[in-house]
Amino acid sequence: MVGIKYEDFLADGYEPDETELVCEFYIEPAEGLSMEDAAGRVASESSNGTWAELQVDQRIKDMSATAYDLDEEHGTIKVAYGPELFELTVDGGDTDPLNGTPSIPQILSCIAGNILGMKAVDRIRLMDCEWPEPLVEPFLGPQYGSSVRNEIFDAGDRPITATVPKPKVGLTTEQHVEVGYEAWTGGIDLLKDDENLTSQSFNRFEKRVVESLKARDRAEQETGEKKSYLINITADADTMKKRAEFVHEQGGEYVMVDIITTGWAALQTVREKTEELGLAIHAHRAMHAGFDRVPTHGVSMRCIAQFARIIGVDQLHTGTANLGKLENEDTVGINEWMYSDLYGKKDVLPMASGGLHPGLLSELVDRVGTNIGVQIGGGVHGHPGGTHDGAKALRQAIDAVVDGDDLASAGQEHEELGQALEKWGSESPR
Ligand code: CAP
Ligand code: MG
Repeated sequence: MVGIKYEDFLADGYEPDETELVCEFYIEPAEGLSMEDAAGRVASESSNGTWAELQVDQRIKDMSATAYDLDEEHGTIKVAYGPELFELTVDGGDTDPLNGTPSIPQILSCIAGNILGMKAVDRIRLMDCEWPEPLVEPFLGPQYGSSVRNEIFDAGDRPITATVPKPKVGLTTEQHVEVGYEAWTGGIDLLKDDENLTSQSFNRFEKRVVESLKARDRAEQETGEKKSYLINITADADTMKKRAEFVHEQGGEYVMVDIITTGWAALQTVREKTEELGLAIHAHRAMHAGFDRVPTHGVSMRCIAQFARIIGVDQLHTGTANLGKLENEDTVGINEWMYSDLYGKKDVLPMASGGLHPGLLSELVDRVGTNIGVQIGGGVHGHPGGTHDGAKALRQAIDAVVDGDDLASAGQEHEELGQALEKWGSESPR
């Protein structure tokens, strides 16, 4: 038997191997504790130690996480977690039928669990993760990723466009469908439910799906363009599975899931179902700011995007690079990670949204490029000419930016864009 205590979880100069999950944390040690004291406690509490010294088998001690690369100046540490700490099927191991794939919930119960509330740190934030292949490979990952732009749409090198009816909740099904038809025939690719619209009394889910997809079919005939609908199935996991099946039966191509409020386990369940049905997942991140807004505490949006991609969303809101109405964390860096190679898993299409209008699109594309989706609600439905003209203005702005034309001259050529620019200029709303 050997003893394990906090100091045993530290090894400066440690070099993790390719099977280990490496997490970078920002920490502020509590009064009277050094970076070493705090780092040892973080690695201990997030793997297999506790405050009291324990006598354990060497096998258990070998499983302990290791804190290293302590950077006092920047307040960061790294912690390496070996594969034994996670629910991986060991080669030739047991065949327990309930031994599933590794789950994001269980991984987070290690790396973003008790440690976020430890008294040993005044602040702690999970900043970034370096994922080992054995921990990523068992997950499905995205079914389409950014290829939706050309597999579902024929968008060429332009961003795909979406709009969400506003007011975000309150429209009857008939009013919602009418807004969708006006937006689709105005040139927008995707209608989107708002994050808190699911199946309220005035706009029930099933009727909205049936009537909206009928309107979509009419809009496709009228425009000759592919149109689709991000239908919010957010609910408990069983209901989401049934809603996804209904969307598929009705000929939809997407489901939308509020991934933070539904939770990672429910998202994994929905992802299994969408694999069976061939549906793309649009991930809304409402409530993410509860984890990532404070730069010194919680879980970064970068890590939230990593969990979402590993499970397998196809589109994910990642902000407007601070152009819109909401605080954003490193939209550009997060988008780059979402496009990066991850052991052959598909990428994820970033969705820029939140306080956008046509006058901001040139600057948006300068900041984040065109391999994105652009979602605009108020900036379409608040157009002086209403939804249809707002949709036309959005598409006119997108086409101008992709063609390298400046928006002002495009606004002279296209009346609807000109009206949007006259109303909102190129200012960011708050
Ligand atoms: C945007 C939106 C989206 C936010 C989400 C809203 O509407 O529908 O939910 O963009 O934020 O409800 O605010 P507007 P993020 O276009 O009218 O602003 O994309 O940062 O996750
Ligand atoms: Mg919304």
